[in-house]
Amino acid sequence: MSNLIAIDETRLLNELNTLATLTHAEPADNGTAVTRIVFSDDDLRARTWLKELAVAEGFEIRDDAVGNIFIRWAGTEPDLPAVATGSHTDAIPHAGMYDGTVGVLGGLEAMRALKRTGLRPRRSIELVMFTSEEPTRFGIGCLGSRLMSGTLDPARADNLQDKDESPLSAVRTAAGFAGPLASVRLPANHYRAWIELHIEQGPLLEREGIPLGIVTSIAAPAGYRFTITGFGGHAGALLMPDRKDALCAAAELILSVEKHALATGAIDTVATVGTCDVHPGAVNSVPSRVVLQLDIRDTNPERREAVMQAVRRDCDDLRQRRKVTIVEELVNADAPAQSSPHTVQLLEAICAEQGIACKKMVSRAYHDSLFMARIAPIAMIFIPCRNGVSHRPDEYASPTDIALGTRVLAQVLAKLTSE
Ligand code: HGY
Ligand code: MN
Ligand code: MN
Repeated sequence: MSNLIAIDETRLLNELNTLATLTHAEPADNGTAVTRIVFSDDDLRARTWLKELAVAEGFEIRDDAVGNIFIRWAGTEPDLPAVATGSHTDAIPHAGMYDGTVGVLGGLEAMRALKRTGLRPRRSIELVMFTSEEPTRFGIGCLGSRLMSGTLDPARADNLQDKDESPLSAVRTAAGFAGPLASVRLPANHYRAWIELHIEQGPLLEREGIPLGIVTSIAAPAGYRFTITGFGGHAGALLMPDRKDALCAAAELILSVEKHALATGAIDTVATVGTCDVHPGAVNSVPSRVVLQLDIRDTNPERREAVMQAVRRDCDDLRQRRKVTIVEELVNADAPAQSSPHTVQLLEAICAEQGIACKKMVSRAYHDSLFMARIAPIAMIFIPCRNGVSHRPDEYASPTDIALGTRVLAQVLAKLTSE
């Protein structure tokens, strides 16, 4: 690995640690807890801080109407489709400090390292920090890259509401992003190639002692909201035979999701009911309404849909037996993405030249790359994360792995910019 492009590992790690301080997460006793919800004060401070780093390096910066940040190092042939990299810095509540941030700050350091070599890039190299990769605030993930790739209708996006019923249109305008969302859309082939560096968020690389993953495909995520309505009442006076308990019905629905996901027998089918909002939420009141959010993913969208059909059959049974109403609302149902063979081969060649053990693999987590695949040839570089843990304060990637991933990213950017 001696002639891999050198990076400033100390600076990169310091910047990751600085970014991790831009949070209001309660301190954790098992790692660095980070919460950074899109357009929160922490998110806005992170954006300002990132732009300052970019301007200090002499790179051009711009925001689009939903707040995606573009940090560009102009090439000698600036009209050619650029080469791009990046990720996200927003974080779900009480998460870790490496999800997304390694791709943003690693991408910035890769560009700085290339600049330090005296490289004059032929194609511009662009670093993107996406708005709202996490679904936390507006219920759907990858807002910025969906709008960029035309996979989310701008009007629907602007009408998405957070838990305070504030629409995206108002929230983004208050954050200083007021242009028409339709202007976020980028044309197909806007980029020559898109590469995202990210922690694996799974255990395979660490388990197999391999320092670098090359993502060949990204599983297809889908999101649904189920509203179950029963008949509430006094926990003491409402007798059991007279009840239409929405939470008991929800409990059966949650178990139905688990049962049918397991029943496919495919390891790539995963389903999670991650939120359960109970109304009125009082210990001595029979729940009258429950809202569940379902996250279901598979490398095979047909198999994912078959699970949903089985769950729907169970919902029909629940409606009859428990005399509740169940309304299903589709949030998103996305196709999987394939990496570009050319970009995968470039990464494999770099690893072979440098004697780096690597593994081609599926990403079960989704990423903005899932949507960038619609407007550019993509690939992702994975680095190991300890015990495969992510979306938790004890999420951890080692300095060695972060540095190696960043160096390989710099190497592939150097190759792509000259193509
Ligand atoms: O949920 C995901 O796969 C991503 O981390 N937002
Ligand atoms: Mn995440
Ligand atoms: Mn991520």
